[in-house]
Amino acid sequence: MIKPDAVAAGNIGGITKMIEDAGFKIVAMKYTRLTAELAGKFYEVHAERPFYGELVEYMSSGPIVAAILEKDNAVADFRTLIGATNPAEAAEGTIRKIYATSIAANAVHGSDSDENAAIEGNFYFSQLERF
Ligand code: 3AN
Repeated sequence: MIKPDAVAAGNIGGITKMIEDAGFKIVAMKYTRLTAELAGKFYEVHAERPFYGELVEYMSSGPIVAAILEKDNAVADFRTLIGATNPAEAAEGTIRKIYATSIAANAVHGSDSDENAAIEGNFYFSQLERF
């Protein structure tokens, strides 16, 4: 997912190019906006964390781009490509180092397991929307 800060800053193209250059195949992609209710559902696993309210508010503050990506070892390789959650700790050359402005407005989201990738893909896309 390309988050509201990166969409608002005009970085959809730059981020998508980095993703494709790293060998990921885009099999579904959508420009959309989450309501607070849907953002709360998407981030349900974080419901007990102190930043949950801020996260839900932020993720519903503007349009996002959701995508399903395919690659061998996709989850781990994507997390390497995006860098640490806190951009101040993200490695040089990572998406968050280049595009993120804070730990909350950190440009992109990546699934943390194959299981969550399937759940999150189903959250945004029907079978008919995948190629
Ligand atoms: P990641 O997105 O790197 O997997 P998680 O799963 O720990 O990181 O956190 C989910 C999202 O919650 C992050 N992408 C970030 O936007 C937000 N977040 C994490 N930690 C904080 C924090 N301390 N303050 C505000 N937002 C946070």
